[in-house]
Amino acid sequence: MREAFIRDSVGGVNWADGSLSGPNVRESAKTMGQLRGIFRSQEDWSLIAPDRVVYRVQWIPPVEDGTEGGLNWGNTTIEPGMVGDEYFMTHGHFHEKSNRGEFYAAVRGNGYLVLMDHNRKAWAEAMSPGSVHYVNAGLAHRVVNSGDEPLRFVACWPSDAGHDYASITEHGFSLRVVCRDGAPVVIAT
Ligand code: PAN
Ligand code: ZN
Repeated sequence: MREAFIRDSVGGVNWADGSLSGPNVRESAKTMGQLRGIFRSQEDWSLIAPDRVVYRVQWIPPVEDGTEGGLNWGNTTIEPGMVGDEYFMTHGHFHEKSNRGEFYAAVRGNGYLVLMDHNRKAWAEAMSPGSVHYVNAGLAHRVVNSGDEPLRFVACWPSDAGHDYASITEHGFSLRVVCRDGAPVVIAT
């Protein structure tokens, strides 16, 4: 006879705020010091304490990192803040495997998902609670918090996507979101 059984879920999500719980949840934080070279004004960046947390990530990796066909579920929370006239944002990356896409969906706060292809063509999608965003395979992606409260989004990405941060550190994005007269505007850089 075949075995039949019930097992525990991989974790819990609080739909009110997107947070994750359970023994499989991993957490990391990115500080201002770790975002050297990401903001356009090095001088304004150096005025902020290097241990200031800019964003935190929670995720559940149900399978080992790098597993083909596997998926991760997670969320990112970006604090509100500015580096000069530029809003707090994620580092941003290409997936190492250029045929791996990703879903983002905003839970709270307001901001922009910045996308850029390998020819440096870039555009932005407004994020607000409930907005769902598809990151096409091959696009670099970064989220900017242009509001005055934490911005949180949930994400689902392939376990074998891999993260190429180096090309962003080196070349940046060709589009930035900055504050002009108290409102966010996108500029080409
Ligand atoms: C997200 C990001 C997360 C943090 O889970 O990893 O928002 O941004 P950075 O990785 O650019 O620091 C994702 O896109 N995973 O693939
Ligand atoms: Zn990604």
